Amino acid sequence: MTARYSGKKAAVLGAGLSGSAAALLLRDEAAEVTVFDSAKEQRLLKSTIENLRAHGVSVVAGSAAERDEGEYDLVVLSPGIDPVSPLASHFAAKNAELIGELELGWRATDLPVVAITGTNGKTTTTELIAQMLNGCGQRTIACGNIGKPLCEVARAQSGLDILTVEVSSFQLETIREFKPQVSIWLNFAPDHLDRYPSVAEYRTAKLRIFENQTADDFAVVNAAESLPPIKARTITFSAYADNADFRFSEGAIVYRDERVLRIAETKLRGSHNIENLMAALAAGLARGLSFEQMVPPLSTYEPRPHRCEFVREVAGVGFINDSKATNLDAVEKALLAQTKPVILIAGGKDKGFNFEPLRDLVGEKVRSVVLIGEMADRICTDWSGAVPCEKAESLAEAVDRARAVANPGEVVLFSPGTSSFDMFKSYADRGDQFRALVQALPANS
Ligand code: UMA
Repeated sequence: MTARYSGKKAAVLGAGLSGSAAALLLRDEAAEVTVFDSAKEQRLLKSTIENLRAHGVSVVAGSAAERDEGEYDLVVLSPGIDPVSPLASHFAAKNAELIGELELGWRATDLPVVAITGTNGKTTTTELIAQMLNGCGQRTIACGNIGKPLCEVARAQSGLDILTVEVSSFQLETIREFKPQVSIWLNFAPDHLDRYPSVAEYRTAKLRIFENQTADDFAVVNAAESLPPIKARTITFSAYADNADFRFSEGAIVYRDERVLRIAETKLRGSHNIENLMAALAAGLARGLSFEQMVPPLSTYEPRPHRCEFVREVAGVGFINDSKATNLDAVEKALLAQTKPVILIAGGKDKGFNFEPLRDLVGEKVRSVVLIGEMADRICTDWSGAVPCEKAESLAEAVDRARAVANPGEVVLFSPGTSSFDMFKSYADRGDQFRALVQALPANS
C-alpha cells in the first residue's frame, strides 16, 4: 500500500462501519485521523469507539462535531450521511479534498473490481458473483454496501484476485477515480426519495458507476434500460426482450444461441432472479470464464433470508417473508413471482413516494391487504377501490389479521414496499420478527 496519506490530516465523517474502516485504513497509512459523528457518544457503538482510539484515532461526537474548527487535507464521508446535512456541509466548506469511503478504498487497492448497482437485486447478484468467481478459482470477497466496507477489505487484501463490490447510489455520489473493470447495472426504479430531490438525481448518482470506465472495461446492462453512451464494452441481458446478449427462452438462460443454464437447476425463482443470474454469467464472461465453469457454483447458490423467503405453511396457507422489499419495484417483483392469490402485508416508513403505481397489479394479484406503519393511511388511499385494505397497529396484529383472512391455497406475503425504521431497527429485524410470529402460529389455527 502506498503511504499516500502519510502525515496528512484527515477528517472522517460517521463512526459506523464505513467511517471506522476508512479511519483505520488512513491510520495504516500514517495519517492523523479524527472521526466526527453527529450522534452523542453514548449512542455510538462503544466497541467501535474504543477500537478507533486504541489505534490512535481521535473521535468527536455530538454537536461539537459540527462546530469543529480544524483544517484538513482530506475529508471522507460515510455513505449514509447526506452531503447537504449540517455535518457534511460544515466540512465541505473547509476547502479539503472530499471523497467517500468507496473512493478511499478504491485508491488503496490494486485489485480489479466487479461493481454491482441497481435498485433491487444488488446483494443477491453480488453474492452470486462472489460464489461463482471463487468456484472458478478467481479468489474474491463480496463487499461494499452488502455490509463489509471496501476500506476494510482493501486494508486486509491478502490472497485475493478480484473484489466483488455492491455499490449504492450514496457511495457513488462521492467517487472520483473509482473505475470498475466490470460495472453491472441491474435495473432502476424510484427509491431513496427521502435523500434525493427527485428520481433524476438518484439515477444520476447511480450512473456514475460507468464514469471512469474505458474501452478496456465491461459494462453489463439490463437491455430494458435506456442509458446514456457508455465507453466500456457492453454486454446486455433481459428476461423479457429477445434482442439482448443474454435472454430467457423455454426455462433456460440463452447466450446468443447457446442454452447456458436451466433455471430449474438453480435454487432461485422469479424473473428478477433470472436477470440476476444473467448479470452474474455476463460478469464471468467478461472475466474470461466458460459457462461450464460458471454453472455449477451458480446452481448451488442459496438466496439470503428476507427475499421472498418461504417461512412456513399453516393450514394450507403459505407465509412468505419479503422484508427486504423496501421500494415499490421490489413489491412488484414479489407479486409477479406469486402464482396463488395473495394476502399482502405492507407499509412502513414514509420515504417520499406513493403506492399508486402498484394499484393495478395489486388489484389483479392481491385479495386483501393489511397495512402497518407510518404509510398505512396513505397506502389505503392509494389503493382504495382496488382491493380491501385494513390497518393493524403492530406486525403481530397484522400477521393475525392476515391469517384470519387467508384461505387454504392462498399465500400471506409480507412485502412492505418501504423502509422499516418507523417500527424496527432494520429490514432484517422486521423480517426476523415476521418469521418468529409466523413460526409461533398454531399449526391448525
Ligand atoms: N451520521 C452522522 N451525521 C448524519 C448522519 C449520520 O454523523 O447526518 C452518523 C451516524 O450517527 C452513524 C454513522 O453516521 O454513526 C452511520 O454511517 P452510515 O449511515 O454511512 O452507516 P455505515 O454503518 O457506515 O453503513 C454504510 C451503509 N449505510 C448506508 O448507506 C445508509 C451500509 O449500507 C453499508 O453496508 C456499510 O456502509 C458498508 O459499506 C446499508 C444500507 O442501508 C446496508 N444501504 C442503502 C441501501 O442498501 O438501500 C444504500
